[in-house]
Amino acid sequence: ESSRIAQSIGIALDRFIKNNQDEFAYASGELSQLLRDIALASKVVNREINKAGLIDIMGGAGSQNNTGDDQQKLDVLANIRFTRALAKGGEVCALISEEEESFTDLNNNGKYVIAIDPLDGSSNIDVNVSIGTIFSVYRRKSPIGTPITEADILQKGSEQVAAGYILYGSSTMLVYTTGHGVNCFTHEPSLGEYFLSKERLIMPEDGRIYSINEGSANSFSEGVKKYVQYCKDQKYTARYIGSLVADFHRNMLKGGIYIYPSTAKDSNGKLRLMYECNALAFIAEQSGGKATDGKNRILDIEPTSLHQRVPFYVGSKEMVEKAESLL
Ligand code: AHM
Ligand code: MG
Repeated sequence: ESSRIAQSIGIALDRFIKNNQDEFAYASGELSQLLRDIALASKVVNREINKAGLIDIMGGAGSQNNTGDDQQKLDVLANIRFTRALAKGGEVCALISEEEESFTDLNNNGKYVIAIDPLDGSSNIDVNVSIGTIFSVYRRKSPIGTPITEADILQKGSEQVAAGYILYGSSTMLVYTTGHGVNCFTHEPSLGEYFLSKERLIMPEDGRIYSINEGSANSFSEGVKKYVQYCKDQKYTARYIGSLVADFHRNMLKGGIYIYPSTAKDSNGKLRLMYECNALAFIAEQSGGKATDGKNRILDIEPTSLHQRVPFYVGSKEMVEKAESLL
């Protein structure tokens, strides 16, 4: 039965990676192994997310499970799962995570640096709404076997060798790029495997969906206010889940723009350059879309600290350009 399902579904992630080995930079097999490690950890996290609704019944964070261990919150748990998978794999020398103040030193012989938001939109967990994992992969700059340097850690988005996200939604999807277009995989739960669902995805050049938290409209700049008004005049559709991966993914498929601008509260917006914006900017560009801070290409921004924030305009090319023209 499982092989019958597998046949009718098509190419599994592992096979797809093998078939496209030449698209993984340096072709040493390590980068493709790294992607498999991420996929495996995401399946474990996916299983835990699916059980999250039962926590009210079985005991939540702060309470103890039946072996006496403290139950951990899902974002902390996801951080542990991804860190462990990447540490075991051995390909990663340093890990930057939303969940950690400083970077984590892993294998000094690893060639890659990873930036990850293990579980983004975690406030949505309690209300059964989609959440995501976002990751960026960089090649280290310093020689293998030497201690990690700042130049390894603070790399521009344009230096990513791969990036992707996992969307834990009505179905779970893994979307990634290695700089050769964007590929989407959907998780088949009974087989526990990701299958190719869209190859070389193209984002519509223009769209009619805008996604912005308008609750903060009073503190938007005049330019952002003008653009939001423009969207209304055009009778665009407003959609805002409040979960970056889910909002981005919908807009990439249907055509739309996601904006997290500067506000009175957050002068650089809320989103983080290193493990939220860069990965999505890479995927946006690889599918024909655009990502800027309102002026500059996200991927060209020189990072100065691990957790730095940046205003984020991402989505269909023409929509991002229209927004920029009004800023
Ligand atoms: P988080 O990293 O604390 O989960 O915050 C990031 C999330 C994004 O997923 C989402 O797009 C944004 O915060 C929503 O913020 P707001 O509630 O201010 O609109
Ligand atoms: Mg986040």
